[in-house]
Amino acid sequence: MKFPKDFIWGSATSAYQVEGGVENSDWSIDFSTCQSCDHYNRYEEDFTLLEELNQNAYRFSLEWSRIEPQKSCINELEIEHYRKVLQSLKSRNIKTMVTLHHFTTPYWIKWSDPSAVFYFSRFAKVVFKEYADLVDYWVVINEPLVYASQSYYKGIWTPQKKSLFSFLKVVNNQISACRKVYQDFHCLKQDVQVGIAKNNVFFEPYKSLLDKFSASMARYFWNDYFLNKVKNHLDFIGLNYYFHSKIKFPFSVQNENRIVSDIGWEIYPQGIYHVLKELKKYNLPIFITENGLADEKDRHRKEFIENHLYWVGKAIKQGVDVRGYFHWSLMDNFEWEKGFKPRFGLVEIDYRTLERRIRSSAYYYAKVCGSNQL
Ligand code: IFM
Repeated sequence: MKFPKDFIWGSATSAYQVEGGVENSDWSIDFSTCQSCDHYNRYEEDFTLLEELNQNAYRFSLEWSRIEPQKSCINELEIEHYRKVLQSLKSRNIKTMVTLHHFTTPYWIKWSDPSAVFYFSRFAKVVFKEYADLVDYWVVINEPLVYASQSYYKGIWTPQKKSLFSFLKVVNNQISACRKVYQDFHCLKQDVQVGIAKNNVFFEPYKSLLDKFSASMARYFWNDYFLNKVKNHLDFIGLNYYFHSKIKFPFSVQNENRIVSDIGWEIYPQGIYHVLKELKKYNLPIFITENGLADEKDRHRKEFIENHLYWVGKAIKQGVDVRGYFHWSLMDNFEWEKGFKPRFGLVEIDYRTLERRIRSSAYYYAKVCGSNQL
């Protein structure tokens, strides 16, 4: 199975999950990551791994709390740091996809407050002016609904709110922020690529008509609501696909869980095909901005990649405009409230020595990247 010419192949990370040493974010207080993978200092070594693995694209995020640790104070040293990161990627001919909000914010921001839109879009403009020529694709917000529900509805992530009202305010502010950043970037530069990374699930009905009704409600609210609100302010859609959910009325999940990852997510490759087909209606280019699994022993990762890519290829054959694939993740990292235990990396991290070890599935993926085919 051949992939389109110019298809981009890469992997993804986010600042807080891999950098280490972040001090002024909202997460730093409750879940300090200390050195994490020390990607902040070892990015050159990590980009050499990317090259060795034949990848030609890298998705990562800018840590806003480094760049603007206090309100309206820009840290020029951090601006220079990310410039060097981007230059290093460019000098290696690696395409850059930069996320502006990947779950963490400076501690002085609350997304439930309308001022967040002002501060976030101001930050976005600052970094755009610095890096416009070094960034190929901008992802404004990563998984907006995951963030809003974990942080403001379920109360699991900081600031641990449990309020439907706050959740709705956050979603509303995220929508405004996406639209504003898109408009600002397009005013500043003509040929710019702006998108979001949306976590979509393949919702299937369990059995009955009522289950069918519930699955379509879930699909509407989780997969489509946000995209419908921002679709006129996107140059591409980023899809983060991890799993399917068989929905039983009213909203319980009844998966068979035949093969699961280390954190219990059922591996369901054909779901990516269905979710891609659902996205076709937006008529926008699509990148798979995340897809991966927690698999410490590397028992399932090779097959996982192979099977998901098979279904991506099938969707492409049927006319879905998929332009690239980023595996989550380049390296093991901090998996939010689950800590460092889940291992999502193509590259294993020894957290005591910070040694990097390439997992064998990564060599399989490297073959695909290098040959542009399965
Ligand atoms: O680690 C996360 C990432 O930050 C966002 N998408 C899902 C990944 C795995 O849970």
